Amino acid sequence: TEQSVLLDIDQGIAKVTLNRPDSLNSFNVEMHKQMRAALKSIRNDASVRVMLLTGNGRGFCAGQDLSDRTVKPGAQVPDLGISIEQYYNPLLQALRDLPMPVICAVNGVAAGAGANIALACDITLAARSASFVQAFCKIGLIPDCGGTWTLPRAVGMARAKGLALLGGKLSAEKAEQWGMIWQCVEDDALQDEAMNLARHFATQPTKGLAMIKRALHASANNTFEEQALVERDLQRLAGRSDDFREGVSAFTEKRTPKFTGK
Ligand code: T3D
Repeated sequence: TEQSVLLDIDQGIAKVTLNRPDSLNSFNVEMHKQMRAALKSIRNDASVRVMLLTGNGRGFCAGQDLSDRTVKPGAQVPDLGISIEQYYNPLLQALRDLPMPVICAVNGVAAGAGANIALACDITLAARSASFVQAFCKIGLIPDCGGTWTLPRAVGMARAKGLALLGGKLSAEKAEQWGMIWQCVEDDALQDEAMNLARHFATQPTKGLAMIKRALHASANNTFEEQALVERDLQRLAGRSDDFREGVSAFTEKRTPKFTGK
């Protein structure tokens, strides 16, 4: 079978490359299966301290492969609820739950599910020529992969509605201005910048970073008072990590910390 997802683990960095460039890395079932396997390997490999997601070719990801969605006259309509439940939702959940930072390097257009996968990552960089398209409305669908949750929280309801109901292209630059992504970078600098960030994260207190992720995610459904309790509980755990001890020692001894991620 073709390798629709490439996984390269080296020096604590797990690089995942979507690899169906002829269809702008759109998702079919085989790609979902390979993506799931890659995420599982990453989760089970104690040496991995950061994940970097990007796409091969001129696009990042065009969402669902629509060539698998043509319905011949008389044939049964595919149940998209099953597709979401079996493939897209578990993918998004796995990315969010990964106990390490997930960097996304959006190398080109990110459309449909592809756009919302990019927005679900922890630190999203995009090449200046890349763009984000909530393409769903143009084919009668609704944004999935958490888009109806992520978008209004990231950019506010007015912009979320404009993007989701009109389905226009949003440039990487505007996505940065709107707070949808972390940073827009020059095209030829994207992969280097993303890899530099990954190298940085690979030396950081991974356990602590994972708990920061968890706390920020939890905040979406909490009051201030509830969130204060989440912070208490996670800080208790963070305070027991090797890296906290190392961080304090290094600070006191005025040297660079050597974090193990534990
Ligand atoms: O179904 C379920 O399971 C429910 C879940 C749904 C999740 C979803 O993601 S639904 C949304 C699906 N995606 C889209 O609707 C986006 C469709 N693509 C586009 O609108 C455009 O291709 C882009 C805006 C992304 C890029 O436009 P452009 O002009 O830069 O490129 P292009 O010429 O349209 O595409 C290049 C090739 O990729 C082309 O193939 P060809 O003509 O060279 O043989 C095109 O058909 C192919 N391609 C692009 N997107 C898809 C695709 N092939 C299959 N599926 C695609 N989604």
